[in-house]
Amino acid sequence: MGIDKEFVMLADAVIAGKHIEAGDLTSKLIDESVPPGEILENGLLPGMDVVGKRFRDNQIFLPQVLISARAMKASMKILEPLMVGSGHKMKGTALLGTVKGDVHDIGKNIVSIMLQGNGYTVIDLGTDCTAEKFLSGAGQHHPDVIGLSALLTTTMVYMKTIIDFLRSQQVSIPIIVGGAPVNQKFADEIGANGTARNAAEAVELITKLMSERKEN
Ligand code: B1M
Repeated sequence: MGIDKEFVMLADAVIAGKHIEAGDLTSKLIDESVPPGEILENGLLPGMDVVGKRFRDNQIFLPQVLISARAMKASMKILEPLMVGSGHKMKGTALLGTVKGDVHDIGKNIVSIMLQGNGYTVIDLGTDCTAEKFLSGAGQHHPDVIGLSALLTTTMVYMKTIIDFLRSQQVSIPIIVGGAPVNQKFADEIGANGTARNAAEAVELITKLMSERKEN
């Protein structure tokens, strides 16, 4: 069977919420030496894209979205150790979290995996994170960058609260924001140091911000 057909089958497994099948197909693609990044880009993300569109158009409802998310996570669990790699010198530490009121974590987890795969240490605060939680994480782990994720138009506004709070507490390291509803204009308005549309861009942005900090 061709790889393209297997990508379609994986996307279909995510859409149908078949987590065992998604895991098995992922393992099969890995056995066939398909790079984990390609499995993500060509199988999992297109599947989740369809889920999002059907959810938006009221063709499916929350329970179906949840089982699709579970299928995506089953696959990500297999891909994660392969994408993260090990043994090389870490470039810096990123503190990540999804903001208060928001439980979407798939995108943030992909950003985390890509950062780790590119030599960063990631401290993941999880979801539904308050400004205080980011402050305490920053105090405890001394990150080089903080990353806020939000998927809802109702929760993205809390990013400004977090940034204002952290700045008022003398946290001066770069803070970046991301998630489907976030754009550059919004990032500028709330005083973020940047935004990224996807995980690969997030790695590029953080690398750029870190090199700028070293120069200063
Ligand atoms: Co939700 N949901 N959801 N949902 N959900 C969306 C976001 C929505 C767009 C669906 C829709 O209507 N089409 C819509 C938001 C509408 C809006 O605000 N404008 C929505 C809604 C309304 C809701 C609820 C309110 C539904 C309800 O209860 N009535 C509810 C809210 C719960 C809450 O958070 N309080 C809800 C719940 C859920 C589930 C729990 C069922 C589940 C989440 C499971 C989980 O994450 N563990 C879920 C899902 C899965 C989705 C969709 C279908 C998929 C999201 C996803 O994982 N995408 C989503 C529709 C969509 O986005 N197409 C939808 C795949 C992921 C890889 O992409 O997260 O965008 P994304 O991440 C990307 C980039 O955005 C970027 O890089 C990532 C990788 O490339 N990125 C960053 C993300 N974070 C970044 C941080 C960075 C940089 C880049 O720097 C720090």
